[in-house]
Amino acid sequence: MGWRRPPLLLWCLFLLLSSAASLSRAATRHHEWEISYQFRSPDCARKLAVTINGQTPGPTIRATQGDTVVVRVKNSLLTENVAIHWHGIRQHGSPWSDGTEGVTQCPVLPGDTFTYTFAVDRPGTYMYHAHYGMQRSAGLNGLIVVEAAAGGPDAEPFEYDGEHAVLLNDWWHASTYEQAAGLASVPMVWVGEPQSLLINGRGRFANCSAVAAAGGACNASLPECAPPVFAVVPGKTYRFRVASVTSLSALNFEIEGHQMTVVEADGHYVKPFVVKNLNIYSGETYSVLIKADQDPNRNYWLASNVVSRKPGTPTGTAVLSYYGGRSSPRRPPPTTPPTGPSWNDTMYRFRQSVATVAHQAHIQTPPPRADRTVLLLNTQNRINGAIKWALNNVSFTLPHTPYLVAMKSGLLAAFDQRPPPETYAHQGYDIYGVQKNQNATASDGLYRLQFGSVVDVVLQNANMLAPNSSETHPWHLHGHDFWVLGYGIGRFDPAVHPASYNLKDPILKNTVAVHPYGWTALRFKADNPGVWAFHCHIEAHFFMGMGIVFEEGVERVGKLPKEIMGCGMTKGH
Ligand SMILES: *[C@@H]1O[C@H](CO)[C@@H](O)[C@H](O)[C@H]1NC(C)=O
Ligand SMILES: *[C@@H]1O[C@H](CO)[C@@H](O)[C@H](O)[C@H]1NC(C)=O
Ligand SMILES: *[C@@H]1O[C@H](CO)[C@@H](O)[C@H](O)[C@H]1NC(C)=O
Ligand SMILES: *[C@@H]1O[C@H](CO)[C@@H](O)[C@H](O)[C@H]1NC(C)=O
Ligand SMILES: *[C@@H]1O[C@H](CO)[C@@H](O)[C@H](O)[C@H]1NC(C)=O
Ligand SMILES: *[C@@H]1O[C@H](CO)[C@@H](O)[C@H](O)[C@H]1NC(C)=O
Ligand SMILES: [Cu+2]
Repeated sequence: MGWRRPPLLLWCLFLLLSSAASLSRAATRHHEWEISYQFRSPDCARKLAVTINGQTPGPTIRATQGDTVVVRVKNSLLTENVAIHWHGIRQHGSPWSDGTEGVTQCPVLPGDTFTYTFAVDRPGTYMYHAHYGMQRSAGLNGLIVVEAAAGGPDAEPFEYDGEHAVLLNDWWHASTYEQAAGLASVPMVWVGEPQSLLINGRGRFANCSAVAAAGGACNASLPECAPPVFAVVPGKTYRFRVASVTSLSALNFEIEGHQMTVVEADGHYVKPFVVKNLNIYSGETYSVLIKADQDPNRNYWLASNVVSRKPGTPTGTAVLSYYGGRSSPRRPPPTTPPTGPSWNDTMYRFRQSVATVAHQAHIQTPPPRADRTVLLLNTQNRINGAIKWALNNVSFTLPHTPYLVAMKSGLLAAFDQRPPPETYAHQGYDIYGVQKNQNATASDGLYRLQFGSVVDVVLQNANMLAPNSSETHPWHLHGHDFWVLGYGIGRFDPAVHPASYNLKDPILKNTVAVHPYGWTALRFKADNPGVWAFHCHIEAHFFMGMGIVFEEGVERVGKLPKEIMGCGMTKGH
């Protein structure tokens, strides 16, 4: 076999060199962030906002697949804790950097500094935002853009000449404290529809002049709230990375006069499909391609509109402008901004969800069957008169001691040791009716998953406390992506519907919509040691108990950094 030696040696040399090359490519991206309250006027009305280095939204984190991101966060909020979640980053080997207060860490106290360190192992469009109380609504959010490693297997299966980023948000003038206090009150004071919709942190409050006339701080001429302009070169193709960090709203996004080809969702390549309007739920990201092939001598609207809830907020707008065209970039387009599809056209949105499947060259086949199925009925309930959301009649509360700390330290008394229910009495349940007994219970118990097992979760939507009402809930899983196996409208039947699951080319995502009166079925592998939240991404709904927590392989988690500890119970007490 001596003849084999030279090629083998060469092969080893090649491997050595190529791994050295990829090692030298991987970079560590350091960021120093100071979190503080600042007066900002994103929609021309002045409000106290939580900012990063003075900015809201915060700076975009840019990295290349394989890099390590280090963010040193100093909390200068003076009287308020903070925690930051890196949404869509799976935190393999760094579960303490997930940034979920009460789950993976104690909050960062005023004056303290906390360093998040995590690997970005997959290209795509992600986001970050606060994960403490309802702090995300106060402005602490931003984008994470991870480029594919050049020539690697995850290179984009599409081409484009340039790119733009679009961060969508909704915005209230009330503080998150007022909102949280209202939600917890009896009777409840609902947050209501947002005052404005923001694009890249800019919007236009419709009643600015009325506020200013009444002596309030609103000035429609501030450069800070001028509509963002997205410039394109005629004939070129652009990738728009679109992300939604909304606190409440499901949005419909469009670029007037330009069709969009959907190519990425939550960091996974999509079998391309063309839309005029893109539905995007809180916590989701998409990339769409557009061709700059329209009349360059006028501008076009970028528009975001509320769907799924009856809109009480004007269209959020920005401007698309062609280089070299005769229209000045800042001139408003000659048309009225598009108002999007009917807000209550559920089937239209449902069809877009179903159309989102994996790109043919990037299919990751799901395991053929699950080891365990958790069927979760989503309902609105009451506990001691307060309005809550519950899963199988259990409304989630965060423990004071983070699960990760409690479980690694054997602090069994830190949270309810009884596991929450796996299912509900689905056969006799009328999802269209108002529950006769609306009382639920509260718990901070969690679901313990066998490490490496395959778990199905089916989310069943139902009627709320009011008759004939059911909302859309965007569910987000930390620490994993899940395969989206199926959607339906009506009551999920475990004896029937699994036969129709898409096991051929399901998309992997981290956030998915559960449509009104509908169900959504997911599958994931419990292969990431840690403790992971799974919750509705509507800020008010999670605050009202719409979430659960999974633990898997916590015994495999290495030594915890001291910095995540220091709240709740400690060892020896
Ligand atoms: C604007 O003011 C009018 C009159 O005060 C009020 O009816 C309307 O709801 C306000 N709109 C918003 C978006 O606050
Ligand atoms: C509104 O803002 C513009 C631009 O900064 C400024 O010139 C103007 O004086 C402001 N108006 C008021 C009433 O403060
Ligand atoms: C949708 O809402 C509009 C009012 O905003 C109403 O007129 C219409 O009947 C609704 N359609 C459906 C299908 O519920
Ligand atoms: C629900 O709970 C309240 C107390 O919060 C109680 O007064 C009421 O009787 C309960 N309802 C039912 C149907 O058990
Ligand atoms: C929730 O709890 C109430 C009170 O115990 C009960 O009447 C109701 O059937 C339960 N609902 C579900 C879906 O289990
Ligand atoms: C709810 O819808 C049903 C049929 O879909 C209708 O018969 C009933 O009147 C509606 N109730 C209310 C309160 O709108
Ligand atoms: Cu929800």
